[in-house]
Amino acid sequence: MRKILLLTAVAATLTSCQTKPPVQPDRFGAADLNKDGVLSRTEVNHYFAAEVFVARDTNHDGKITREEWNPVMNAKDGETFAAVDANKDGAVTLEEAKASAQAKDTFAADFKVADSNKDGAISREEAKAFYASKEGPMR
Ligand SMILES: [Ca+2]
Ligand SMILES: [Ca+2]
Ligand SMILES: [Ca+2]
Repeated sequence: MRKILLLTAVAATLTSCQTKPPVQPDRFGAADLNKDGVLSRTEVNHYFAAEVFVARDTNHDGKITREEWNPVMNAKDGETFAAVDANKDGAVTLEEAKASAQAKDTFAADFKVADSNKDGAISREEAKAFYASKEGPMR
C-alpha cells in the first residue's frame, strides 16, 4: 500500500515537472546560435520556426502530421504543408520546418518589426520589446 502511494507521488511530481518548467528559459540565448549577442535573420527564422513547431506538435513526437498542422486543412494549407514536408513522408520534422522558414524567410515581417533601429540584427533589448508587445503563442 505504501509503495503504491509513493509511486503515485512520484508520478504526480513527474507530471507537474513536465507541465510547469521551474525556470523561465533564456529564449534569446537559445535563439542566438552563434553567440554573437544579436539575432540574425536566419537565427530568427530558425527560432520562430521551432516555436511554432513545438506548439503544433501536440503529441510531442517530433513530427507534425497533417492533422496537427491544421485540423481543418483547406487546399491552400495542404499546399503549404506539402511544400514544407520536403521528403514527402506525410510529416513535418523540425529540420524541415526550419529549412522552409529560412528558404522562404517566413518570419521576415516579425524580424522587420522587432529590428527597431533597422541595423539588420536584433539585440536582446529589441527582442525583449518585441515580445512585450506581442500576445499569444509567440510570447
Ligand atoms: Ca547571433
Ligand atoms: Ca517529412
Ligand atoms: Ca537591431
